[in-house]
Amino acid sequence: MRDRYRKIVFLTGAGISAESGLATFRQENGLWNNHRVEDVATIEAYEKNPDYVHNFYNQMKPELWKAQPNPAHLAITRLQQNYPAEVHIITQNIDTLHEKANSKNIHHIHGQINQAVCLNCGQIMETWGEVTSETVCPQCHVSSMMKPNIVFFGENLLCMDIVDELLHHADLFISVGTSGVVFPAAGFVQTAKYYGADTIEFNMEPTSNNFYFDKHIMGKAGLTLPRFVDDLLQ
Ligand code: BV8
Repeated sequence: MRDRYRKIVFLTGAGISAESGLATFRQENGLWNNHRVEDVATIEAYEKNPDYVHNFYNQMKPELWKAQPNPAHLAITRLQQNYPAEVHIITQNIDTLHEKANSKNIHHIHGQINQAVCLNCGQIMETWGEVTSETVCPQCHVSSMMKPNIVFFGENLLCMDIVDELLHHADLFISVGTSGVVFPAAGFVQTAKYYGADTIEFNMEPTSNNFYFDKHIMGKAGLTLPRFVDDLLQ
């Protein structure tokens, strides 16, 4: 580990939002235990039954709007504001807790729950309310073509041009609260390591990506990440 970094890249997953009260995906009471992932988070499911998928995400919105950032989100903001380096956040999360924590340089590779995209013209619109198959596109005025701007299984990720550049030039790659099972995000640590970054994993347990991390900091991110940022800011 170095005593000084120039470009720090975070990869966050559902675990960073757990202490804000949001369910993660693959633990006992995870989101997908109540729904088969094939039923809600695949492009086939959306094409087969768009309103079922719209409903799944519409129902999630009130809880997401209420959720507040926790000390883990706020620690990243504190690092961005006080450490003399570029600090970027690549997030798999569709919640807006990094934004609520006043972080910047946030890249939602799996999309965002507060956006919908028109499959007819590509227009992206903010959707804090419900989206249904009746929603009319504000750009091309076609209805029934608005899809949640969320990357389903079988769809390409967003922001990958920025992500590639970040992974090639990071000198510190920090993974927080992700199980490391969904690709290509789960492979980002390998790329960062290949290009020379130090790599640290913050989780409650060892993950399938164990091998690629130089350091593992176990525990709740709401406790471990603020401590880590305090040390960096010494
Ligand atoms: C793609 C949107 C090209 C919905 C999501 C075989 C091998 C390799 C890859 C594949 C394969 N077969 C198919 C693929 C590709 C597939 C994939 O990876 N499948 C996996 C399941 C094998 N990937 C794709 O399809 C991707 N696209 O590859 O494009 C392509 C194009 C055409 C055809 C084929 C391929 C698209 C992936 C995006 C899918 N969409 N979400 C939604 O979010 O509602 S993925 C979903 O999983 C979420 O985005 C989520 O963020 C992501 C990862 O989950 P995690 O965030 O890690 O959450 P999880 O619950 O798993 O873990 C939480 C962790 O936190 C745990 O480790 C826990 O211990 C920890 N934790 C909990 N509390 C705390 C904590 N840590 C610290 N503190 C705490 N307090």
